[in-house]
Amino acid sequence: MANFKPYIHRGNIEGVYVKELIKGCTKRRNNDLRFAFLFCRVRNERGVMILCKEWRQIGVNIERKPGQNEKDRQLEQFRSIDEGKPMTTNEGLKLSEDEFSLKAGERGPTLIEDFHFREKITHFDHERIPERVVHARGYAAHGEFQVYESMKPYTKAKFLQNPAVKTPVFVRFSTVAGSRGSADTVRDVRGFAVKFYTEEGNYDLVGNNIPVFFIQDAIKFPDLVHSFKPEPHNEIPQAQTAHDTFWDFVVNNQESAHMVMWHMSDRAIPRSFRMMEGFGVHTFRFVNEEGKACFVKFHWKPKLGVHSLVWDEAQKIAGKDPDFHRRDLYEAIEMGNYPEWELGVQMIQEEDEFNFDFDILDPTKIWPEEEVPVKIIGKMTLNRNVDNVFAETEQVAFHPGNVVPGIDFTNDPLLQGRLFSYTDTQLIRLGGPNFHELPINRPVCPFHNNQRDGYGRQTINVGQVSYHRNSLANNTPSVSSAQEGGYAHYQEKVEGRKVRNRSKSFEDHFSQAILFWNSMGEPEKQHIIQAFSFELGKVKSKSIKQKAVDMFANVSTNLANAVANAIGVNPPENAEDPKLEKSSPALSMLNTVMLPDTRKVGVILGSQFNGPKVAAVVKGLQAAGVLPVIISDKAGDVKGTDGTIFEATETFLTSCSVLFDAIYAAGGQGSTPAFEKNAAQFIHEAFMHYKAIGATFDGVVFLEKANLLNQAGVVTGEDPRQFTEEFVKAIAADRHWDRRLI
Ligand code: HDE
Repeated sequence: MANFKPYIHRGNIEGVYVKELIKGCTKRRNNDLRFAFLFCRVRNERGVMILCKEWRQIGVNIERKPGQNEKDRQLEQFRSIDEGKPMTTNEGLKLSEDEFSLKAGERGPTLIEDFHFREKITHFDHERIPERVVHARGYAAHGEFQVYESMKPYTKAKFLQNPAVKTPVFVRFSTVAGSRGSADTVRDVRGFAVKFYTEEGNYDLVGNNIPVFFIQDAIKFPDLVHSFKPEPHNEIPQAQTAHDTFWDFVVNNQESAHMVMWHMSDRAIPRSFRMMEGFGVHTFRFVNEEGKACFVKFHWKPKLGVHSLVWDEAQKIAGKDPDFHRRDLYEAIEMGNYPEWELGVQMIQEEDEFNFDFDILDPTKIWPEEEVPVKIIGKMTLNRNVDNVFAETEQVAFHPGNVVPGIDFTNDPLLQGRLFSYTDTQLIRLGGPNFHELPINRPVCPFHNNQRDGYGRQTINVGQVSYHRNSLANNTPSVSSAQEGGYAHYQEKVEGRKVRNRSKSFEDHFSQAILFWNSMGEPEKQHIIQAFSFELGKVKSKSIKQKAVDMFANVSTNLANAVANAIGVNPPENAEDPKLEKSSPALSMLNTVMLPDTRKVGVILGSQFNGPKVAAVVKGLQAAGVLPVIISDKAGDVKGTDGTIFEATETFLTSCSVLFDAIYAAGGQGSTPAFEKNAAQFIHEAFMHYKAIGATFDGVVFLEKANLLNQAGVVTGEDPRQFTEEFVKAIAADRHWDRRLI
């Protein structure tokens, strides 16, 4: 975990004397030297711990660092700092007045000659662009990628050759179904789209956090999307699949079975973007210098492990903090806790194409990691938030067809359709064919061709010639051979009749749905049953509910029976449990990496808390990489027995138990009955969500009263060091599923 401290301020910051920077970072505001963004824990001269999270004017000169990488340097030319500058029209005319329109007489009508009014309102009227038809709600950050070892034996892609090369990346995470203003924590697939700005042009790996898809052929995509979007007659529900049309699609398109199992699992309610896996989903090709190809699937593995929310928590967060995931990513990067993922590849040689009990081109199938190991080949770090969400995150245009030499496609019919769709959609969303010129989309290498004109063209192409073949410009721009870096498509032999149907090898829809179910641990299975019961419980059509239960009896009769019972339909008739015993431990989140790093702990603190000891615990938690947040009945200073002061940055009103990974009840001798009631509620909710709960000194009484002592993941103690050690372990363990709920 990085602790980024490019600019550490000691001295006066708006009247607060910063004595000690405990943890965090500061960032200059564009290249205006007078402002810095503080996101840090500092102690002021009175020993008060404060969390700074705002732009502060500072009295020192900060020099803007040169761009961190090629993409950052390129973006620099397009950045504009308006602060401190005179206001002008878009034509550069200085303005003398911006609050009153030009009128004929003080109480008279506005005049049409008021060019400033017209320009300002017209621009405002046109501020919105269409949101993405899917993946509308997203959040992005900049970073870089480095390969661990040369991949030369497999691919000639230049960005995968040299471990010393850092390739700039831009990554956008998204939900799929909801509109741009929907909540972050809905049950949904998450998009995981990465743009690599390589020296050979942009390479886009446009993936998801689930390794398979609902359908096998792109022509069905509009049907799938229409089924899960809000129903057209009443536009209900927003960002949910818990409704009739989605489940009607599922039961009538059984190829969705495997993906629906993932969608009903905890993978669809991630704890954080930083704790999600990413998958390229399709089978691609690597091609090496000698022209030899192999099949490849891409994986992103988060260094923090794969973790999820629980469903009740996810729903509550959607109301308490609809921006939960974007806030988490933004704050982690501002604090210098840069999220990291390792890139992994599974490779299958061409001669082994037909050696599996599934078709390796079928996007509803994984390649089980135990059969085809994931080779870890590099690391991606996200280390910079965007300057402007619209200009960067909204205008970025991904396309699975953006490839570089050494990476090629296969005949996966879902991928083939995507290769058409992504450019097409940008034309309407970004308003014309020149979206590649937008700063965020520009490659960092030069680009030249004979394409010209169109809405919003920015490049001024100099010269007389804009066609190929020509003699006036010596037949340039010229094409390059493969040896010179020109993209040469892999010469796969293709032969066949024109047909509209599905390959027989794509017809098994249940084996891997069963594999997924078999690979789940007991709590994961229970959550899947609950998710089906919730979703189908919201479906009104009894026949769709029944068909769904009958369909998933092909996966597990236990699952089908439990769901039938919960939603009031008949158990599946004569169903026998499928006879497949295979499992893949890599699919269970119970086997993931467990770390305390960047986990947020709500510290419930009342007045007259045990000063030195609570301070020791808070310090210990910070040292372990945990992020404590002080919560009290009112914001501001909370005073301990010995005069130690912590600043409560949250109150019982502004915050909520669901927003934390764990709760630490430190209490205080001066707690009022109202304080105790609120604290009990925080603790109870954390308990019901299987989170670690710690209590010391005056806080232990809350656990005693709630009868929560001696439960899994509940830690108490009087010795700060020992308590912190055990509490950190409980936080790292994430959820304590073996808890007896009361
Ligand atoms: Fe997409 N998808 N998709 N998709 N997709 C879009 O492109 C499409 C599919 C994915 O953050 C759209 O620019 C078709 C699979 C991500 O900007 C659109 C099919 C996977 C994003 C489109 C699929 C994805 C999109 C909408 C069926 C995982 C967000 C806006 C064959 C491998 C990218 C846009 C971002 C976005 C079409 C299926 C991932 C309409 C036709 C499978 C992460 O072009």
